Amino acid sequence: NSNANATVFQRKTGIILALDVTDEASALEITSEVSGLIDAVKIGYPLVLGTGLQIASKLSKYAPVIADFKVADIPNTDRLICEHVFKAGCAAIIVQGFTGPDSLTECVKTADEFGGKVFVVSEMSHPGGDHFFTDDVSKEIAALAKKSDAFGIVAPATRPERVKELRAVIGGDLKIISPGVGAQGGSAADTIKAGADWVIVGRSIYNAENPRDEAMKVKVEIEKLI
Ligand code: FNU
Repeated sequence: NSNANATVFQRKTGIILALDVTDEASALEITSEVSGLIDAVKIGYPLVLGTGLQIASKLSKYAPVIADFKVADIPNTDRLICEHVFKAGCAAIIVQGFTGPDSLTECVKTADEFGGKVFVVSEMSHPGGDHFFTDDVSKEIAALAKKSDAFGIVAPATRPERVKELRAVIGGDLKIISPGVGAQGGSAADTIKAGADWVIVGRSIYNAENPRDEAMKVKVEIEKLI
């Protein structure tokens, strides 16, 4: 999955903003406030259903955009979804891995055509996230992500010990992005120490009185570790 776009995801601060506000004005305001403190902005259904996919190109002026659609379909449908996402200016897409090798390969192949990246969810961060994503299953998904040439995996900041185990499965080639810092109780420093490349932070930044101060706190917390 190496391509001309390989330099898009540069780790400077180690922070990805999860932008789950639902209106364009807030989305652009918050992102411009924290720009320079984040390495990417992650958008998903809340913002895209609220504003439309064209928000991606507007946000990409501030930082590379990751589309968190947790794509989980047959290869043909996956390809159609990925094409829309990359044509809209996103730099990466988050997909589910439990769909199996053919679906995952189709996502990576389509992303490659656009110079884009694929992150595969290996285990989810919420309390119920290890119910079906058991230790063995999430390790198998992480291994499949590596085999499919994905750019990275999504692993839970709420369970740093799992981040560490999943890092051992994928080795050093794939990236790990970790949601669950702040509002879900995870620690940015512990997550980076466990082997994540980036922490994904949403509510604790975008709901803060001063999002820039909050992003700065996370930056300071992890800057000695990266
Ligand atoms: P915050 N997210 C998550 N856990 O939280 N994509 C996962 O396992 C996963 C995700 C997303 O809690 C979630 O949808 F695979 O407000 C939200 O956009 O900091 C963000 O990560 C966490 O937001």
